[in-house]
Amino acid sequence: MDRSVRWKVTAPYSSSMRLAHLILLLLYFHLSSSRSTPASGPPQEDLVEQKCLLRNYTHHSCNKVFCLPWQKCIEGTCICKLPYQCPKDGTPVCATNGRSYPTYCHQKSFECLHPEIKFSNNGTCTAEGKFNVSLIYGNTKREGIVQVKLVDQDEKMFICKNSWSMTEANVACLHLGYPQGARGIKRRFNIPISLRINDTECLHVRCRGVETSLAECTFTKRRTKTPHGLARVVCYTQDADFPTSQSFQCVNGKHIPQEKACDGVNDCGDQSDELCCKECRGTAFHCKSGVCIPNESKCNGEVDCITSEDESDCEEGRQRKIHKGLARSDQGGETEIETEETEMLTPDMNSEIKRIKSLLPKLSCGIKRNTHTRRKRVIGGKPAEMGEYPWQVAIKDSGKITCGGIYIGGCWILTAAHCVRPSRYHNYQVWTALLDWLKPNSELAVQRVSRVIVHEKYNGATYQNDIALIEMRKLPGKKECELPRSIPACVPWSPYLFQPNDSCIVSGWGREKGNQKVYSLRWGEVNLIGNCSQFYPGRYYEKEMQCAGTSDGSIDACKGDSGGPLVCNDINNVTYVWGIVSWGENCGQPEFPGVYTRVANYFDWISYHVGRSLVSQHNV
Ligand code: 4AZ
Repeated sequence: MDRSVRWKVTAPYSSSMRLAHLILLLLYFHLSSSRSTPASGPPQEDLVEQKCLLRNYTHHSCNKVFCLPWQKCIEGTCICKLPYQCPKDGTPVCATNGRSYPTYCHQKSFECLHPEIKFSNNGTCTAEGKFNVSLIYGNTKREGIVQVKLVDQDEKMFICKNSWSMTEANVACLHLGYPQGARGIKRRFNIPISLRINDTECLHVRCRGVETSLAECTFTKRRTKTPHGLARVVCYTQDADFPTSQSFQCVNGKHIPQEKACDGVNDCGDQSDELCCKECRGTAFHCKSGVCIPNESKCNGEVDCITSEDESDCEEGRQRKIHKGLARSDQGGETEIETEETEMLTPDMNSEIKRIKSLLPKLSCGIKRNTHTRRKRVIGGKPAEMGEYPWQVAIKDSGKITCGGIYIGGCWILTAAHCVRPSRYHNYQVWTALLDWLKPNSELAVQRVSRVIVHEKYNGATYQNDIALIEMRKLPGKKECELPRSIPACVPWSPYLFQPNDSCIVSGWGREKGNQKVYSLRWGEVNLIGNCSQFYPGRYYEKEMQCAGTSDGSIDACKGDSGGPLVCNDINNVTYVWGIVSWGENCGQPEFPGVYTRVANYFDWISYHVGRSLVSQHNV
């Protein structure tokens, strides 16, 4: 049986037919309740990454996506912020339940905390007729042609099919009280002949997919008459679901045809079909983090991929073109052609979200003052120049440089647990802006240490959790640490920011080939290595460690580099501390790459100790 036929049912579907269908399917397929591994039938398509699916990522998983501006990221999950954390200024809104809020952010934050409030209908603010959505001409109440009545309009109106996608359909179904959104938008309904003609007036609607009510989407009316149909929808209910071993199971329990996973369209409603993709179908855009986004999200002026590449390499003008149809009419010249044809009928929540996003705090880290980079090669490395590694520090223990460290902001240095002992804190010094310890430069500054925190699960035998924090002492009378010439490296908040084969930089004062002593800071370019268990069977822990090296082993960290940085630059040239030099069998041998502590795995541990605001770049 061809699954595309089975899912694209378009004729009216009676309940007895449905029952017969279900029995047949049950006979033919062994139903697996497991989300990722069907017990029988063909394996899931190669586009989807099975190991990732087990993590049950959704639109609330901040390892994969940005949280909404009224949410923040705690331990990998977006949770609701409190309304008072919203920006104060903005336009007052009246929600469909009749409640009024000072701004849209306040509404969404309140709704996020109390989802049931949306259906309460106990407010008083919509005096001139409420916003309303209904489905007509369907066989059941959960399906039909979509009709809306906008707040300022007397008449119910239809929505044009060419503006209608699963994104809008999911919002419409949520609006109508179907928590898993839409099942499809293709079923045909018997509509009166008078509606079948092409010039039936209809509205255009555009949702972002974050709305819980169609009233939050942007409605426009176009003056041009183009052939169109009317938007239709079947909302999803569990009892009308026909899972097969070939369907994709969303985290919210809904089943979708497998060919709709990784197509850039949020068919699940919780985005779980787009978050574990090795590649994307059709024109969808593949983020390095394994997320598929619609092609229209590329170069639209808003970053969607956590790795930002959807907004890099954009031709000038592309942004305008895509947003034309949605642009506010008061935005003037840019939208000249389209604004002649379109009329905004509802408040523009889209630009309100953009505005709230732009007001979120921004962290300054990982951006060097002089940005010239030289691509040359610790073992096999090259000497560093002043200002090239402004996050690199040296740790001196009783007068000797024993390890490296990484400045991450405030008074905090990240290093390896095997480099330090909490009880010895008074023996340590942090040297910043140091290049050559035989010929100390004038910029060099020496900091004393007030505290050392070693990871509670550090295992000195296996080098698991080889991570520690050093808190530097503030000078008397000062509120902050002052580190001239030092710039913090950013702390990666997601394990998906960098991938195997990405090129990164290791730096330190460690030994050169032949165990030669090194006095000046050196650096070298290495690639991140996946599947490192093959080199270190039984000793490599994927979640906590990261291998890096070169194919010939010519560049590597070595004795003395421990605790120092492995940094990677994102597409905007922002530097992240991806690894901490930890261990390795010998140095410079291709069969034994250097092993680093995978810093992203410790984001919550770090932010717990140093304070969330010091290291959170996004999702705050
Ligand atoms: C060390 O002894 C050491 N080649 C650090 C890194 C590596 C080996 C040894 C990786 O500190």
